[in-house]
Amino acid sequence: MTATPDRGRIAKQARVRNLGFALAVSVALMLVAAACNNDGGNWGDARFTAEMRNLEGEPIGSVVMQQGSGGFLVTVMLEGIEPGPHGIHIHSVGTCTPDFKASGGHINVDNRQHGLLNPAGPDNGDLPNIYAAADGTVQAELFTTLVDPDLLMDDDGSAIVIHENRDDHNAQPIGGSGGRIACGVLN
Ligand SMILES: [Cu+2]
Repeated sequence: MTATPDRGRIAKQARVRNLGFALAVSVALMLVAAACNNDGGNWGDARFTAEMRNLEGEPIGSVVMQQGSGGFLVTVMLEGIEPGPHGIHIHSVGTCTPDFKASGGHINVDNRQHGLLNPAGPDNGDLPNIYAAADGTVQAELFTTLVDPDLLMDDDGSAIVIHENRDDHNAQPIGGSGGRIACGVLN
């Protein structure tokens, strides 16, 4: 005799499969709930944008900082940047006028040295370098755990500054990254 499953058995298998699916869905929902209730700390949905301008005052794109469960995703979209690597940091004062130096030094609440690769660093404003393509555009996503919304939006705010050269992530005070070529206030 061939083993043909009867209708009852097929229906039972279907019920078992549905139960498995339901369990998988509820486990997934619990994981989402756990991620949203990260008691470890600083989960939030803060979002800040800096409209970037060059030394001529022309708009050249934006930097968006979006908070996740463990830090800020930093999305950089620029044009008109000299091709190659450039340091980018979060400076401690939210102004770019009368010139970009008005944005002060890096956010640095614990008085640490500059540099993601510096044993005595990093400061809170440190970020990985960005790289401009041959056509002068930058499309980058960075991530930082070194700041929180209160630091970014303290009494005098903060600003994103892009530098002329590569940040070596070690030398003081700014990793040899040179002059300031673009600036935007975080809002
Ligand atoms: Cu800087």
